[in-house]
Amino acid sequence: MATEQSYIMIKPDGVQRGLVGEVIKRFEQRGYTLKGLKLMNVEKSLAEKHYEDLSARPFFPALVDYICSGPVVAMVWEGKGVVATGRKMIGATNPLASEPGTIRGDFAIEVGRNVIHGSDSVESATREIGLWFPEGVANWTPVAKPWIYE
Ligand code: FUP
Repeated sequence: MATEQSYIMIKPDGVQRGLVGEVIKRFEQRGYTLKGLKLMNVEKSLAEKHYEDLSARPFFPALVDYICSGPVVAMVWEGKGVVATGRKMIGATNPLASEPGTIRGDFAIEVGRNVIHGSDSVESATREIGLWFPEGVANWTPVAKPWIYE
């Protein structure tokens, strides 16, 4: 699998509950590389654009309000298989169905307060990174790379 990037976002509940360090720790410890990071309040138009595929769903207005209810931590993580592995680390959309050991399975109960977002495909990641990081991300290679990849 080629090196790829994923858009990972700690939602307002994750920030308010002090889970920022815990989430970053898990991605760092796995061996992924942090390429972009910012704490930001979200404009309604950005939340609507991010979730545009869900705009016809009944929960869409509440979802947009939730994402805009406090600051989020927007991140770009890079590494082999980070999109699919990131989704596994995050767990199922509904936290009650998330396995223990996943982020949602360890820290959430309700689908409308599920702590974190992760891109669901490489194509979605490209779109989401463009949306959340129009300024671009950091260009760097960690010195640990030869100790993570053969
Ligand atoms: P995910 O990719 O796991 O974030 O899941 P989806 O893209 O299907 O849903 C995006 C967000 O919509 C979820 F994180 C939470 C919210 N949602 C609800 O609030 N209710 C639902 O029934 C489904 C999703």
